[in-house]
Amino acid sequence: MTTTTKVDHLIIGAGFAGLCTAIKLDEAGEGDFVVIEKDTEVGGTWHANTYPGAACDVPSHLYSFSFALNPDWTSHYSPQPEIKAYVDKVAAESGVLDRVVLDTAVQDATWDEDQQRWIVTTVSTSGETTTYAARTVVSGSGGLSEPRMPDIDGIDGFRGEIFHSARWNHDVDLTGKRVAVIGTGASAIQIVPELQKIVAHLDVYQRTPNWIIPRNEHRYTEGQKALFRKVPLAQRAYRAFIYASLEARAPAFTRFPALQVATERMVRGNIAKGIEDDPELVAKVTPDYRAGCKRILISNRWYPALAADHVDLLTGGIASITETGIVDKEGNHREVDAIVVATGFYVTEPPIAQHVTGRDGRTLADIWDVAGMAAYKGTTINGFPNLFQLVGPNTALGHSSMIFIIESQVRYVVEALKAMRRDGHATIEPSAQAQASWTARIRERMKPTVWQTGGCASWYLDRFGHNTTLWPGQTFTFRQHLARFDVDRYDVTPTTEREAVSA
Ligand code: N01
Repeated sequence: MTTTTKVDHLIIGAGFAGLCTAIKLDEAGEGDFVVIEKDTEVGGTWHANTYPGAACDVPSHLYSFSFALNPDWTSHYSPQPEIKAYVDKVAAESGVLDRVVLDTAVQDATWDEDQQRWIVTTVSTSGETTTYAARTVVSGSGGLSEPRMPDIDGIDGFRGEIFHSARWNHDVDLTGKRVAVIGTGASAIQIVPELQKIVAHLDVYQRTPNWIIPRNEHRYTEGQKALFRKVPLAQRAYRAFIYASLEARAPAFTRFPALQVATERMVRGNIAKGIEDDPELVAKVTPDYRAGCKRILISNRWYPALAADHVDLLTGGIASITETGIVDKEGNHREVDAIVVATGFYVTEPPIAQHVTGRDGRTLADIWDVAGMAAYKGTTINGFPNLFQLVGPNTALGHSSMIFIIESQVRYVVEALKAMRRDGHATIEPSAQAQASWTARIRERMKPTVWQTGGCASWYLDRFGHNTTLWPGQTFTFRQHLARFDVDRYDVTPTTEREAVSA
């Protein structure tokens, strides 16, 4: 017989978003929750992405929780192991780990109208199935969690080693090997300079060049760390300074894309510094679209790595993959021992959407397939009562820290739960009209942005050409929008006496 465990809240994912939710719910007295994490450890993207060179391109003093500042960051941009250690420490000290279920994936979450609960089925890696009945579900499943393998003819027949950047195979030693990297995005530009140091030969397959600015890397001195430790206000001020300087860049993305000319000039300088006497390579790496249209990347090592004698940047496109190598569109076959696939993630069609079924029996994917991803304030969805989607539609950033957005959303969730308890709402769900007018507003606001006008194809845009990924404004306006729970924009149902007793 299957037993069902009743919980108030079920949180999907134990990355930054899921852990933040767990910690803040606990603080708010909403401690009856379970966190379901498919991986073996907490950390989300910072547990999964262990490729060589993995690091954050947002300064660490901002890319961290406001309620758990870390005076000991070693560098301006921390490497993955340090961020993972930070998440582990925050999780361990928070007291929520007793409610985290690891190695377990959410298989299905279906709204049950009679019970007014989400019935969530999970399955562990050992095959054990568990069912929960939860009043609310908070999904922190991550926008960049499901690797997207490219649909290249023959890819499954390659006989050498092949793996995605987010599933790095550390059992494979690439030293002295002939390696190909497919993709030149944020992950690839960190991987290539590391591989270039150890491989015999590297083929880098570029479909579109990126604008890559210099990385203002520096390590914090012991004195600076001691200051941050002893004078927390100094660290707060430093964090605020980083926040403000990143925020100052937002208008060049959202309102005045012509301002990106300054970035383009900086990148041309970065290219000239990294690649000497090779005009053909310079031409290949110089984008022909406006900077910012795709995510602006940061590296001091990408251009020099490409300029190395044993590295080839191939831009002719991939026709197919054979058992032993890659064939380009001109028919040239280049043999390799291993292929690293750095082709990104499912962003505008998140796989979790296929597993969440709402009030009328349709999944989120069914609904989003028709007109693209949409949610009220990027967080709640008509037809899906008591569901909160963190890092939902139009919440991602091209210029600042996602942790700021996550904390804004989690505050909204907490406010919503408080309102539900206080005012006796069993369910809350944004009205269709509230969601439609929010989405229309976002679309309008998106029109002048560099993401729509910059002349590139990017994963920010869905198949309808809408940018359903990014927040088209300053981050503080996002926070203002979510500062209070606006119940007047919601359809609510009251808690009946029977429900209150059975809870
Ligand atoms: O993925 P991407 P990523 N054949 O989608 C190419 C975050 N992140 O893993 O540009 C050949 O950016 C594709 O080409 P094109 C960050 O938000 C953060 O690198 O589409 N090539 C592109 O070059 C980032 O934006 C950090 O023409 C194919 C590349 O693959 C996000 O993760 C570090 C192809 C994919 O680039 C994703 O980054 C790393 C095909 N069939 C990542 N399909 C930080 O530092 C795709 N490509 C915080």
